[in-house]
Amino acid sequence: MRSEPTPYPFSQRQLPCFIGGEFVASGRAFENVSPVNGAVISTVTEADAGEVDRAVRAAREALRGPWGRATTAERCALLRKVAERIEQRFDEFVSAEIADTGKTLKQASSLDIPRGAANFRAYADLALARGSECFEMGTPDGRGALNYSVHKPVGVVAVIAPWNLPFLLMTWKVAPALACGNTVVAKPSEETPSSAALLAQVMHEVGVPPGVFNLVHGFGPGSTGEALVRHPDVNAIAFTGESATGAAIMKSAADSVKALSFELGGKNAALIFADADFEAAVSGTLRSVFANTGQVCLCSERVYVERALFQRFVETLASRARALKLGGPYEDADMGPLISRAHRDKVLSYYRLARTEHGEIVCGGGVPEFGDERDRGAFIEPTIVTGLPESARCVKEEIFGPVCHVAPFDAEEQAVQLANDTRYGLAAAVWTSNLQRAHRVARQMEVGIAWVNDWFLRDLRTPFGGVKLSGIGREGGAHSLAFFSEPMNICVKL
Ligand code: NAD
Ligand code: 6OH
Repeated sequence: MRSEPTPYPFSQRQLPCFIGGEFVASGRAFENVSPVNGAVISTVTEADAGEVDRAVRAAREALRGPWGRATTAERCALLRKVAERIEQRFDEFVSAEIADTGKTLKQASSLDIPRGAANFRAYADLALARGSECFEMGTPDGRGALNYSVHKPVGVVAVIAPWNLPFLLMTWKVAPALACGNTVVAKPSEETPSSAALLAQVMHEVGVPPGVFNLVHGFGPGSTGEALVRHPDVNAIAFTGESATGAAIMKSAADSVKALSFELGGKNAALIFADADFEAAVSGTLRSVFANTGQVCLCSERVYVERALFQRFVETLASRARALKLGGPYEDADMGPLISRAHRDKVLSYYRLARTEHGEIVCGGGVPEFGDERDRGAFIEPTIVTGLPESARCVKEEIFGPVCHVAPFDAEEQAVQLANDTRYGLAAAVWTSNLQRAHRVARQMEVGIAWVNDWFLRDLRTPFGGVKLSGIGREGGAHSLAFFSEPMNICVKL
């Protein structure tokens, strides 16, 4: 199918791709459906292998143009304009993110969209402040030599993002990739194309040269995503998503030996010691289990509580969970729906499994009934389970919903052992008022990120990523700049 240019501006109800500075639509399209009530939000162009190829070629071409010759300061000035323009169009970004995900207005306007703008500013600052290495060396003739490194772009970068924090996670990779002088072909999740479509408009409006940022919509296997990660002229892939998808992408990328940065799944533990500030531990854990309807890779799905506190903690957490108000994004609710009916079926299968595995459902376990159009959405109850053996699938597998298993522990060493007994290794939360223990326990967590007495508190300069099945490499601060650059050494004989 030939793709046709779409005049700009266009309605958010028909989303084209953005290739070589042009908005293009083809006959292949899919429907984007609201998880709040099942209504069709928009029709989205699905890029086929030919369109992905055009996007990659446009990105390669752009490296040879003005973008390739721009200084870091010029690139970073443009990224700051991107941030400003996102802020000028803030309400549209919030509406787009909410329409696709059903997440609360409170969260989209305090986390998702501000972090998108902040990502561009942070990497503009970081790239500009980056220095390079220099080593003086002796030579037999006594005149010496000077080694210094320069940072070059890696080339054409594929950015593949998931649906849970769509704008935050896409910009988390696009911003450093561009700051380092690369060009990008980005593919948002098929569930959440809308904020990425606005980002393409912003790139166009602030004058990012054609081909520097390209956007292709579509699915993963057998579709846009697979065509992109297989493309021989893509140099690097920055991917966030499920561990199994990461494995599939790794295979696809192997033939052309692409650089990979993977932020994958988690089965994160929270450890609550009896000496913790009780109120802070309960409210922090409520947030770490149920934020974004449990759809944050960092969410705690396994909560271990020191036995002296166990009963009281479970009862208090459950009473708070029961009080969470479910509803649509504009209803001042605490929790929105899951991303889709299909994902709800998956999460509900774990709720059923928890019962078969002889767990006790302390609260939730089902689907709420509203008696209105929301019954056609993907809402689900916040759920707390106790009593499962550690070998249970509900304790081992990532569920990615508003659910946790809470189990008691008797000693610090046992808590550490339980937390680490998983194939994942993304994040952990440790709640204690004992500073020595806080550091000792946090240090032993086999994860990339541990929080003490908090959760999801982010400084964008810090390393971010996971070990084991949770990922490859680190992003954040200097780590992102390192992944998105090729250091080159120049040795000058004096
Ligand atoms: P997903 O893996 O299903 O999809 C992510 C993206 O990959 C989508 O854009 C999808 O279209 C694409 N994709 C799927 N198969 C592909 C293939 N074979 N080739 C190329 N692209 C392909 O993940 P999701 O369901 O969108 O997101 C939820 C998952 O993401 C959870 O497992 C969660 O833990 C993880 N996640 C991890 C982090 C982190 O920082 N570690 C952050 C957010 C989400
Ligand atoms: C996963 O769902 C959340 C990831 C968060 C980040 O990557 C971040 O930079 O805060």
